[in-house]
Amino acid sequence: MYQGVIFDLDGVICTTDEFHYLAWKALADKEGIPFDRETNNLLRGVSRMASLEIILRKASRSYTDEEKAALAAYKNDLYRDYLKQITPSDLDPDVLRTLQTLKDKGVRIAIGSSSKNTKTILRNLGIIEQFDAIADGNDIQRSKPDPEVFLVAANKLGLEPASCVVVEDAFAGIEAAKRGGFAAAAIGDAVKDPEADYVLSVLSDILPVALSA
Ligand code: B16
Ligand code: MG
Repeated sequence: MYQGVIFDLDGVICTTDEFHYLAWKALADKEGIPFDRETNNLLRGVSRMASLEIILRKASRSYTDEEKAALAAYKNDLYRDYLKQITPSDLDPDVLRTLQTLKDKGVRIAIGSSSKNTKTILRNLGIIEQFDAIADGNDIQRSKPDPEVFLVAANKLGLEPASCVVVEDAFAGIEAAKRGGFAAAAIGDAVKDPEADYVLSVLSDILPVALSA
């Protein structure tokens, strides 16, 4: 049994990964930069500015630091507009059941997300009080694939990495978990990652992993 489960947010607890895609796509279209789902998958778990740098690789001109800051703010404004529509009814019942079962069994649960919008999302979903710890983009200097956000989460839980399993939808997140000494469970896009220790079809597949390991 694992003593703690650390969940990524976008693409694991909720589908805000689609809102990230739509906001980046709008920015790319405005700038005339090619952008597709494949490029979007490279942005999973990666910080806002690092994501912008990846998108700008396909731009036909270079951008100043000031222009980059303005583009990142433009994308975040679009993204935050999407977040306003989130309500507790957007929470997948399988996610809620998973969180509640882990808590009932005494497993501590945390969020480990690169997003600086984490608390807004958790508040809108009505589940911010469910977590024993939240580590997000405001707590860290280095985003995934650096393990910092998961190490901060484990520290807040008072647990060692080896006693926790991380659930991730991003290759960068699986790498971060492994580099930090955590077990890694993949869902969504990350199921193709051979580095993952466990592969989940739905979030509740983490229950037998967490409760019987
Ligand atoms: P923000 P996660 C990550 O969240 C997203 O996957 C990634 O696409 C985004 O760029 C990053 O958060 C930063 O988000 O712009 O809201 O600070 O997957 O680590 O929960
Ligand atoms: Mg994610």
